[in-house]
This record gives sequence, structure tokens and C-alpha cells, in this order.
Amino acid sequence: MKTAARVVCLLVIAVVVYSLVYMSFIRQVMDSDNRLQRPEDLEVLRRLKRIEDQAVVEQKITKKKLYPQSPLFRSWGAELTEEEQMEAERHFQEFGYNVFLSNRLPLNRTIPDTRNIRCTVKIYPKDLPTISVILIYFNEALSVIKRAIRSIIDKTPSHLLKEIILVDDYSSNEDLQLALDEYIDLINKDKPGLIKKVRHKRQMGLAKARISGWEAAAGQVIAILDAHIEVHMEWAEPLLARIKADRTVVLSPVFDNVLFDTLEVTEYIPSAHAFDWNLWCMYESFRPEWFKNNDPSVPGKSPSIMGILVADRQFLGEIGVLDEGMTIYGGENVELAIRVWLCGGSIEVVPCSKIAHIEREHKPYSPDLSKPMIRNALRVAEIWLDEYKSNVNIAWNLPLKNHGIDIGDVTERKKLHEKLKCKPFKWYLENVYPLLDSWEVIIGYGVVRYYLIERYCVDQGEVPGSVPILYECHYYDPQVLTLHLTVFHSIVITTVMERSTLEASNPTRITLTRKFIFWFLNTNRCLEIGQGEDSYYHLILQTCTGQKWTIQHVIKDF
Ligand SMILES: [Mn+2]
Repeated sequence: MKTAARVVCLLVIAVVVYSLVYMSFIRQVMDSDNRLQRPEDLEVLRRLKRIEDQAVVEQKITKKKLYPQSPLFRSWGAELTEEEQMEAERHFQEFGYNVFLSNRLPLNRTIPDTRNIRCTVKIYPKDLPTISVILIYFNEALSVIKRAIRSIIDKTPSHLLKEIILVDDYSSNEDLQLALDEYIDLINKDKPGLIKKVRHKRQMGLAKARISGWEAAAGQVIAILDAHIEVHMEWAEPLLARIKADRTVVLSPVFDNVLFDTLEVTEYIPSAHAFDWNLWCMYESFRPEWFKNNDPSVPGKSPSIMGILVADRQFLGEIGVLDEGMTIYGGENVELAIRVWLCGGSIEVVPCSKIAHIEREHKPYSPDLSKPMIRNALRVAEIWLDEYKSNVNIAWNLPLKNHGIDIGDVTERKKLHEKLKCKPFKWYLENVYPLLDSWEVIIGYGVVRYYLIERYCVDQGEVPGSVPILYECHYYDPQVLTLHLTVFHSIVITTVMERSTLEASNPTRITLTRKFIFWFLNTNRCLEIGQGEDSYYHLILQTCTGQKWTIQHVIKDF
């Protein structure tokens, strides 16, 4: 008993001592907090902070900004010396992204895993088809290509990676010859034959470069990628598993955006790929069926493909790979997409496969890409769009006949169309891409001119919230309008880009007679021109005085 009482007594003493020590500690902390709260101390702290800030500001001021207008230096590079700025800007002008920074980042840098949580727990079969990864480039920065190669080797299971094929579309950069070859040799020493290089003897454009890669490939599956990418972990498995299940699907991974200036990776949410009648690419929502899955990791059907593509090598061959007749840039991906859908396959975007892709600030191919874009779009229209082909003319504001643009020989591709027994384009519009407006109600398009002063056109005006204005004709988008037949004898005027109305929430109704257009709103006023106090002519709404307008191209006489 005595021992037990002693133990209890000792325990009580221990608790009391511990409590006292603990409380004094708390007091001290509170005291020190109080001390910091005293006004005189706060003032000292504030002064110290001011001095510190001043020092930082002064340090920044000493670095003169050489290129205040350059997009490269908007949020990056404040601490660079003048020499470094010059180097960075020179590279940026040449490539459209931050090569200076790329050269200083590790080739195997870590990028954030942006996949949906459901992707991270998926388990894929071990016996997947092998993959040949094809990287297409024209004057790409060496460190960017090296990083692409590094990421593919590090993040693709080695038993699945058949090879990496570099396709150089006749780059002029010297370091893409010797210095790149040295890097290739270094890797091939470890893994003989892993990296191959195909170099064009003249520039042949994106479509031909992709075909060259396909021709050189031996893997069961091919992935045709840009060279300014880094693949994410487990990028290949979801693609290979999907193609193993169905060899007729052509797939796109989801791109994350690598900012052209800081090279930071920002997440893009998976969505379908689509295009407008210019055949410009854009993102589009997945179809309602996809949302019914309630699972963002499931592949979704897509009307089109942006350009990066993964497919069964043989299946792609069977349906005609890519159209060799496409030049430089643009439209070749839309051609592939339409052909895949019409001739026995389908296109899907795979959310669990992610690739970080640098979106350049400017493209180095050629200063004006609209020429090859138009030519390629007309070529796609001629081969695939059937009765809808004139929509491409409307979208680019070209006459329906005799546009005078050489689209090359299309007989081979038309033969392919017949041989594969492809469905009509109408089926595609109805079943694959119902969101693309078929434009069947358009009866006229082009610029709208005042009949007496042909120099001036109706112009969409400033966007957003545009109020149309009278402006010297330049024949570009904000002046290219389409006349839509909506109700009998009355049409709504919209631009190709965006609906523009003269009075908010009140579509402009116009009555038509023959080739002259009289404008007339619900209020019985007309769109006319009138001289303002500044002696210039302005677009005005007034009681109709019989002024007339003409539209550049008439589809149906009205
Ligand atoms: Mn790209």
C-alpha cells in the first residue's frame, strides 16, 4: 500500500510540475506576441520592410528593359542582363517560344500530373501493341526536341516503345544536324536503333512530313506528334489499349498548354476537336452521350482531330494515310478526320493520355498562312464535301465559281473516295457533327457596299457589343457578311464571325428586291448613310429615303 501511495504522490507532483512549466511557456509565447503587437515595435518592422522593398525596387530598376513591347518579357525575364535579353529575344523571334529558358531547364524536368484522378488508378493490359513515335519539325529549337525525346523514352514502357522517328522537313538550323545527331548517337549507344532520322531534301509541308514518318515506321501503332511537346506519365497505355480493342479508332491525346514564355504547364480540360467552314480548328464540347457516362476519364467521340494523332499503322494505310497534295500547313487534319469518319473509322479524344504542347506565340513556317489554308480547304471541299463544298468558298469570301486558285490534282483522292465506298458528307453532318451549321439558308455573302460610293462597306465595328459602322472596304472578316433567308422576304444579317445587330436584341430585318437590298427594321426605318456634322459619312438609321446596298456574291437571286 505504501508503495502505491508513493507512486500516486510522485505522479501528482510530476503533473503539477509539468503544468507549471507548460503554463510559463505559454505565458512567454503570449508575452512575446504582446511585445510584437506594441505600436513602437510595429513601426520599426514597418520601416525595415520599407527599406527592404526599396532595395528590391532599386535592384530591378538597374535592369533596363530592352524589349518592353515583346510578348516574351510580359511576365518573364525581369532579372536578365541586357546581353541575356538580346539573346532571349533573338531566339524568341526565330522560334516563337522561350528557347533561352528551355536551354537552361533540365531535359527530364518534372511536369505536373494533370490527369483526372480516375486515370491514375486504371490498370492496362501488359501485352499492348508496340508504338512508333514520330516527331515532325521544321526549324525547332534543339533543346526542345531533346526534351521531347527524353520524355518519350522516360515515360513510355520500353517493351512497347518500338522507335522514335524524327522527321525534319528541311530545317536550316545548323544545330539540328551535327548537335542533334550527337545526341541521337548517345541514346542509340544504349538502345541501338531506337532513334531514326528522316530528312527531307526540300520543304514538303506538314502532310508529307507526317506521311514520311508513317512510311518509316515499323510499330503496330504510330503516334504522330509535334516536336515541341513533352509526354506525361502513362501517356501511351490508354491509347494502345483503346486501339487494341478497336483498330479503326484514330485517337488524340489531350494537350496541356506549355506557356510560350515561362514554359509552365497549364491544364486543358478534355474536349472534342472540331472546325468551322474555313476549316480552322477549334475545341468543341463532347456529345451528350459522353456526359451520360459521368466519368471524365472515358474516351469521347470527336468530329475532328487537331493534328497530333495516334492510329493503327496498317489501318491508317488502308484508308489513305494523309493527302499528299496538301501544301505547307492547314486542312490536312480536317481531311483526315472527315475521311476516317466517312470511310469506316471514327475519332476519339482520350482524356487519360496527356501531352504538354508548347503553343507558339507565332509560327515560323511563312508569314501569311492564309494562302495555303485556303488552297488546302478548297481541296478538302472538292474531294469530300459534296453539295456543301461551296460553304468553304463562302467562309473564305471567294466566288462560287472561277476562284482562280489551283488546288492541284485531286483524281487520285477521288478514286480513293470511291474505292473505300465512303459515306456522303451529309451523313457526317447529321451523325457526327450536327453542331456545324449547314448554311443552307444563306442566299448572299461578301461585303455589303453602298451603291453610289463603292469604296465604303458595312463593317461589323468594334467587338464585343459591336454597332456596325461605315468603313473603307478591306474585304476581311469584320466586313464579310452573310445574308440568311429566315422568313419570307426578310433576312437577318450576320457576319461569319459573330452575329452583329444594329440594335441590341433586335435582329436587323431587311427586305430585298432583285440585286439591291433595302434595309428596314421593325421600326420602319432604313439603314442608310448620312453626312455628320464632321462632314464624314456615317451609317445611320432613318426614315427610308430609297438608298440601296449591294452584296458582293449572290447565291440565289432575290
Ligand atoms: Mn504544335
